[in-house]
Amino acid sequence: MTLVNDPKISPPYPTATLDRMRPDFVWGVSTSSYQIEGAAQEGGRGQSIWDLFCRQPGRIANGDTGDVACDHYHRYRGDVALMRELGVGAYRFSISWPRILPAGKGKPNEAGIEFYDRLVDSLLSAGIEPWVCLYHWDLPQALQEAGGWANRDCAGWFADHARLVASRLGDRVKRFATFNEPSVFTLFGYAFGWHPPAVDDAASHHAAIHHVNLAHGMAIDVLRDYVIGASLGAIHNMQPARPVGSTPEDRAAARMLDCYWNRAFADPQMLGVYPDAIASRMSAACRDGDLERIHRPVDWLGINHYSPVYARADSASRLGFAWSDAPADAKRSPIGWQIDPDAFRNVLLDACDRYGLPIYVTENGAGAVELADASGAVDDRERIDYLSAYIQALEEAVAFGADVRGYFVWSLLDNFEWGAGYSNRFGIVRVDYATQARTPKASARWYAARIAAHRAKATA
Ligand code: GCO
Repeated sequence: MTLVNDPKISPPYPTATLDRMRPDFVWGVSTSSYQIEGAAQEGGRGQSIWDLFCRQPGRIANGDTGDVACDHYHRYRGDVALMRELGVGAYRFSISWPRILPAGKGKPNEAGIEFYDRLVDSLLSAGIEPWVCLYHWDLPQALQEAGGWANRDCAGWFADHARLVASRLGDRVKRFATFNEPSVFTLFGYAFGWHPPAVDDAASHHAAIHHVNLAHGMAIDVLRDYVIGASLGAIHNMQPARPVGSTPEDRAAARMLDCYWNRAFADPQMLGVYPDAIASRMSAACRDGDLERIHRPVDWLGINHYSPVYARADSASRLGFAWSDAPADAKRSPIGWQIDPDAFRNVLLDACDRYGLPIYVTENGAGAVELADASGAVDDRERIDYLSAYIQALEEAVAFGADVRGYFVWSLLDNFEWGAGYSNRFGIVRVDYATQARTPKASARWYAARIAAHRAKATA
């Protein structure tokens, strides 16, 4: 079954109740290194591809960069205290590869490793489980200059990065994800030009897809070797790929988007095969034995989900589709993303059927261009409505048998939202970027209450 959303397969689902979730359901918050750490030129950190991309005129709204971001590098103790107040059980964050390996490989940067050491110890002291993602898009610039993901050697460099992290943090960190949303950073970086390296080249795009998959498999083997009791996964953005029109060409375009968006990584990593529609395009980069190196056993599937994605037919497209906006009548969030919790429920059910692994929702949340009052308070009721509807949809999926074991809100803090810079805010905690003051929004209080209510039922 593909993830193309077909309305007729959405029967009336029962309204689940809180007690359908497992007693040990994991409630968390998510962030990523480039989006919150700041200290971009501090503590021995090397440059990432995003440091340079942000400096290319016109790439980022308002010319924003991650140079300071939320200054989490200096303020992490206060942020951990915020998480403790929320009552979250887990914190998903990513390791800045250029912070621990400034040249991407070779000599480690001890100051960078010490930052993550302190962060992990602070989390454990607060009773919060660290979930570490090894790659959330900030490739060391030095490796990009050596070909980046279009170079097969990058898979080995990533495995060495994984080995350093595992050897230094693996005594305390057991939950590891290899990549965050590989379909997004490869499509946006090698086809659409929206992310670095901002090329549109078929050979580089398909080589990058394959080398990231290879890197995933190699890193899984390293983590298994170095981390006793490791619980490993990968984080995929999974969203129904829908045709914006109703022609057979539009539906064919949606199926191609489904391949590149939902299946080009999840299928080889968890099923050992590329989707038929793109397998021939991977042949130039794929060597004998590669699919076995990629298809390594993982313990869970991380799903990031926001809203359906849309395609339209475009005979000139090398991909077999053109990216399209949602239909004009779609219900939308304040930043224009479609709101469709039924789609989320169907994605969870489809992924459970297709991959047969425990699922953790590793990102879900709503962006807004929201203003605070004089005290910094934000009464973000639209975000509460979004989170409530999507957690309800998660419960419906569980009621129908989906093995969903956790939910992480994106995001703990307002942060650097890639091309949108700081203009879009996804945090349940507001950040005043001028003062770096943190102010929990109404949604933070709602989320804390939701977690407490579940825990009360689970222990009743
Ligand atoms: C993604 C990334 C996050 C984004 C968030 C809001 O899914 O694009 O994992 O870094 O900031 O999803 O777009």
